[in-house]
Amino acid sequence: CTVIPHWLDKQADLSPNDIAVELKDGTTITFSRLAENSREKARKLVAANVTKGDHVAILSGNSIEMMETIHACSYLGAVVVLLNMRLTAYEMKQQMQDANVTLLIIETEKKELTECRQITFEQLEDLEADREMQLIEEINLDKVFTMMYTSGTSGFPKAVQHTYGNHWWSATSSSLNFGQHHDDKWLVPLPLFHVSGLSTMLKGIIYGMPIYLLEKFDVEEVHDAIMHKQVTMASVVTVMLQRLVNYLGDASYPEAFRCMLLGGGPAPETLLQQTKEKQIPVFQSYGMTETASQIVTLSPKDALRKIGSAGKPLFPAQLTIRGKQAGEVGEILVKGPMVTTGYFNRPEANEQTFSNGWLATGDVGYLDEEGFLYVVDRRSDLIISGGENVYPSEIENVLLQMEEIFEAGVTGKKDSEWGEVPVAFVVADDNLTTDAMFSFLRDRLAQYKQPKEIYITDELPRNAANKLVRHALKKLF
Ligand code: S0N
Ligand code: AMP
Ligand code: MG
Ligand code: MG
Ligand code: MG
Repeated sequence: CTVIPHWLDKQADLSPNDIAVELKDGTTITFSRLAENSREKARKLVAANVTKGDHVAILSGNSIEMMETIHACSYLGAVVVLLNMRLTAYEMKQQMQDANVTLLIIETEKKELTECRQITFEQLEDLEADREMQLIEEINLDKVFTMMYTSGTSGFPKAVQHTYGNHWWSATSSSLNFGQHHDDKWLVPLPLFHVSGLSTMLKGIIYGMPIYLLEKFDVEEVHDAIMHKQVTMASVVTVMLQRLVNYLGDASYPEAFRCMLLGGGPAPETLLQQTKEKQIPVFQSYGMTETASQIVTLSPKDALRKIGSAGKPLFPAQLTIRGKQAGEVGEILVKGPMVTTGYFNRPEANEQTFSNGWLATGDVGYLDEEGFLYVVDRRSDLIISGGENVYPSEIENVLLQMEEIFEAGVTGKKDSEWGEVPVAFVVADDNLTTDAMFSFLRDRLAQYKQPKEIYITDELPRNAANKLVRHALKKLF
């Protein structure tokens, strides 16, 4: 195993008075302060009975407190389970149970979640810090630091485990591509509960670079940060970039703004053309929760020549198309030290997904003669709505929990705002109304997973083996 000094302590030593985080109201915190506060929170977590190896869930919007709490867990060797704020209480409970969570740390108390021991940030502050506790000083790169859920073909979300090493290599591989400029400041409008936001926060700590952290995405605030707050880099998903482009109008971003990292899903060519016209330095990327953020990135220098490509695998990641030559379409396999070591408690899924260190992404694409990746189709009917993943089988399973629903099929429909949204087809009892179905789903599925339309039909398209053919549903719109 490889051991390194705790990265936050290390940075606090190297750059004690440098700014680690800046907020829109002008609040800043230095690396030494961030480390101190995180260590203090770790000592308070001891009083909340958190010990090494515990699984601690965190449910919060982006904040310095959330960052400190995440690191507090690392000083105790506890694993952080990050919960998506958009989920229903029902979905959160399922995830916390599945992840063996023993404590939930939360921004504001949530009555619907009382099954799990809960503590708010404020209550944590009121606890007596344990001065005896020996906090962790060295990070073992093989140990799991964070877990976050990503849905799967089976219809139930799986927790992707990220080791410290996965995060370390994700940060360093990105740096080997972008380089580091002394004046870099990276804007984070993405949630810290997704690896998109989390990985950027960790880059800040590992590089000694300030991040400009937004509580949540807001087009005006992002625009303002790029125009007036000396932000040089920003990470966004497609829907955010589209809103920004519309907002920008005829203006242009300052010269110093050098990277708009676009990830989390496909981008329409018309949007990429618009960003070219406006000279926005978009770096398209391909990545997934399992790869701890981007694993393939396209530089602006190649952007026009390779429009539609996600770029080349970062150093030292590897990518291949299973059993195919250049130009041939097949399944994308990736390998590298930033790739997850596996899903938590899912031996079967791990068996299916990993082989000789290669992760089978389920995504479909090809490499051109120069080794540039083109993603042509997504894994297993995955729908991406505004950068959030929606798995048809997960929605179908919930619909089928209604006794009056006999069959259910879900597919994605193009949507001008979100890219794609889920739409459902059901075979149901005559007495069941779609209103009743929508209200059944309301408590069980996050808003973004709820079908925007539900159609009642006599039968669903099936193949000879009686298996649902989801893409054939698209013809039924
Ligand atoms: C796009 C966001 C910000 C939209 O949210 P917004 O506008 O703030 O909405 P709200 O005001 O909260 O709600 C208004 C209504 O809209 C519904 N809604 C919200 N989001 C969605 C959605 N995604 N799809 C459909 N509907 C949505 C609300 O429910 C509400 O409805 P009503 O009014 O009916 O109540 C937000 O969705 C967002 O933050 N999306 C991005 C999430 C994200 O980070 N995804 C990336 C995940 N992938 C990864 O982490 C791996 C790739 C990666 O690492 C990466 C990704 C991007 C960039 C860089 C990287 C990297 O490699 O570093
Ligand atoms: P998530 O784990 O939520 O980040 O989802 C990752 C999935 O988003 C990948 O498995 C792909 O299906 C999709 N995706 C990511 N980047 C791209 C891209 N550049 N083009 C098309 N799909 C993408
Ligand atoms: Mg909003
Ligand atoms: Mg996604
Ligand atoms: Mg049923």
